[in-house]
Amino acid sequence: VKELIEVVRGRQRNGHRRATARLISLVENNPAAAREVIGALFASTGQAHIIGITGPPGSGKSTLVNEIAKQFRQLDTQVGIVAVDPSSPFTGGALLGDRVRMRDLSGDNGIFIRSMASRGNLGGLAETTGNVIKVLDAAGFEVILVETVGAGQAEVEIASTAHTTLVIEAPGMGDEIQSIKAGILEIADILVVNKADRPGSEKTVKALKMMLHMGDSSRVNHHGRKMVVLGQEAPPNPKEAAWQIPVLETVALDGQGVAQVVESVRRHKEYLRDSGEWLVRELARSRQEVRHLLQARFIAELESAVSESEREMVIAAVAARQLDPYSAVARLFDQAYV
Ligand SMILES: Nc1nc2c(ncn2[C@@H]2O[C@H](COP(=O)(O)OP(=O)(O)OP(=O)(O)O)[C@@H](O)[C@H]2O)c(=O)[nH]1
Ligand SMILES: [Mg+2]
Repeated sequence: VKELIEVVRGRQRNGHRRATARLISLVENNPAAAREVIGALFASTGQAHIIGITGPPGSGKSTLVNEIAKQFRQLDTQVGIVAVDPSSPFTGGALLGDRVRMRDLSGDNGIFIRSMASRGNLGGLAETTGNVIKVLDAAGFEVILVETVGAGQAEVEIASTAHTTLVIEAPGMGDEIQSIKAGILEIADILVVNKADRPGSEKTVKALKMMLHMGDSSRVNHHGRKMVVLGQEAPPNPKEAAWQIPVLETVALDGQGVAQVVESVRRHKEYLRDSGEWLVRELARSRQEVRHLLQARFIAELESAVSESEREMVIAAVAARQLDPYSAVARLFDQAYV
């Protein structure tokens, strides 16, 4: 592991890719190794601009990610891509499909693509994805694009821990905007209506703009959430001018509008840096991460201290209404820590 980390951090040409791939496999598959790898790499992270791309299934996220990556490559930026696939019970072809769609980029050493299956990774998905991103960051990938389908809590969480979050919509999916239901619009820094070649694109753009205006302009992005500052004309800190969420149209199939998306992404990074929001988000992310690991650690400790049969007995008592859930937790907690 030490050798691999040296190669990855040293960023030499020889073996860099293979070492990166091996470290990623380690953090994905082996919790003990993950701890060692992240412990050794962490000081080298924090350089990358992490960009979340989320939105309803089939809105064109992968196609757009592909195009965005190509544009960054033209600027000679090293790009990492992490695709977190939806765990569909019907098709096993999601991974392959994404690889095929991203084929333009294979063979370019300035790009690294990793698909992650959310299946069998439940609960730990956010943690594992975060670790894969850290490996890519330490390996010198300057922009990391993280595609998630806006479906589950974990996926939304992953997208919201990015520095910049793009929410991708497509027109003609009924009159409703799908992400409203899923609640993923709230995390958007940039809105993209893809498939602008299809009818109804303008209508979708209008609907999105209207929704943005409903929240009014005295709104600042805070911890990835819109914060409405009531009764205040100007933002509290003049340096922290509110970010205006752009609504952009693209045709990812032929690259139309993608340059504007990349431009907005770069402007958003500047905004984050200039306003101090970058640090705010880093802090929010670190808080969330430490909290999650603490929770996992507490539960693991408890489960090793109290046998499964004992835990099941307490749970059965709750089901039989002999014990209320709060008392059950108190009892398990006491057994573990007293
Ligand atoms: N007409 C049109 N089709 C597009 C456009 N962008 C993507 N598509 C097509 O839409 C389909 C879905 O594209 P993907 O990029 O796989 O969408 P996705 O959001 O990544 O899908 P999931 O990862 O399965 O949620 C593919 O058949 C694409 O070729 C576009 O701008 N216009
Ligand atoms: Mg996709």
